Amino acid sequence: MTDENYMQTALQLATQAKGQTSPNPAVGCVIVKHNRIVGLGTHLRAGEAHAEIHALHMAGHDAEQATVYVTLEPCQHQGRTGACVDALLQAQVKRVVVATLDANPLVAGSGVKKLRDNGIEVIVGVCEREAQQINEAFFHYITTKMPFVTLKQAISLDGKISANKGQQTAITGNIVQQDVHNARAEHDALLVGSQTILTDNPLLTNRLSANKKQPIRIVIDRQGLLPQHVNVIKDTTVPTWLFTTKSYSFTAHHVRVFLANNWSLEDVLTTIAQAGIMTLYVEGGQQIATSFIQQQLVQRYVLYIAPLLLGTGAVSMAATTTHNQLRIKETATLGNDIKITMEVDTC
Ligand code: AOF
Ligand code: ZN
Repeated sequence: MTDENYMQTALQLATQAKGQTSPNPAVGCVIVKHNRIVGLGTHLRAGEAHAEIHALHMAGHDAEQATVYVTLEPCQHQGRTGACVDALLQAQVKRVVVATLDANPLVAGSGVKKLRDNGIEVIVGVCEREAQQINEAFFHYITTKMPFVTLKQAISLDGKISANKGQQTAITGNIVQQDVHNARAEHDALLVGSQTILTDNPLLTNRLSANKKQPIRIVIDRQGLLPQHVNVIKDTTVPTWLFTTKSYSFTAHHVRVFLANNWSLEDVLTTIAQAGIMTLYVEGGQQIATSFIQQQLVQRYVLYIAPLLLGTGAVSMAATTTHNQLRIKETATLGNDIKITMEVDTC
């Protein structure tokens, strides 16, 4: 077995915890001695033990003189949990193979340095690209202090989201709906504007995914227009965060009101990032999509395209004046529809 083989196992462990560790990264670790795996670990949840700690625990005395494969640079800072570098030194491991450095300014190379300073052989960059992909959202979040934003739209072939303004139009099929609920489960929060609530009155919960995780529902309602009887207020099972400049006449235990004199989109994103939202799924209509795109706040686009033409009277997905170059990451056919995942070209 090569270093790449063992790192692939560690990457699989990390991948399986993706979406459940926010605002922490997903990390996997494998400890190998004499060509035998003696320990495995995954970071499962923010606030709980890091991947290396689980793996060291499993390895026990076998960790001595062993090689540690870890998908992210071990931390040397004292966060909510202890420093992994110290635990590795104490266990007297021989060699540490790291897939990628940690972009967290509190770590950023200092974990590797401390290991090397203490005589440990460290290799960095094995399966680096895959490791960076797994923690793409975390890296964005920890360096920009903003959530990683995915903008989702279901559009007709001519790029329209509804036949008429203020009216909901069925565009894509059931398989897309299932896929959207899976995506909701994988995000920390989803966001719409008050217009979407007033026209569609959606519940904005995940009801179709096998993954039962529910994202927080965020509504930008600057004018305080939401009435108490809409679904996101009536349904108390999931938190709803309202960003507004006017106070409401109602209160509810699941509703958190963020009141300010003005809410720019950037302020909203900064505020929710501070509250621990690392991944945001934007499901808004034309207005919200336009603002996010125009202000270059989108990292990933997911478009579901239906074989349907709605014509010139219909509402476009966005009305921007900017020119944005995107890169296709993935395409898939979902029933009669096509899914295209794109990312902003940073090159
Ligand atoms: C690792 N292994 O498995 C993870 C790491 O608050 P704490 O103590 O959990 O620290 C969180 C930070 O630690 C996080 O921002 C990231 O830089 C690093 N995560 N590091 O060595 C792990 N999850
Ligand atoms: Zn750690």
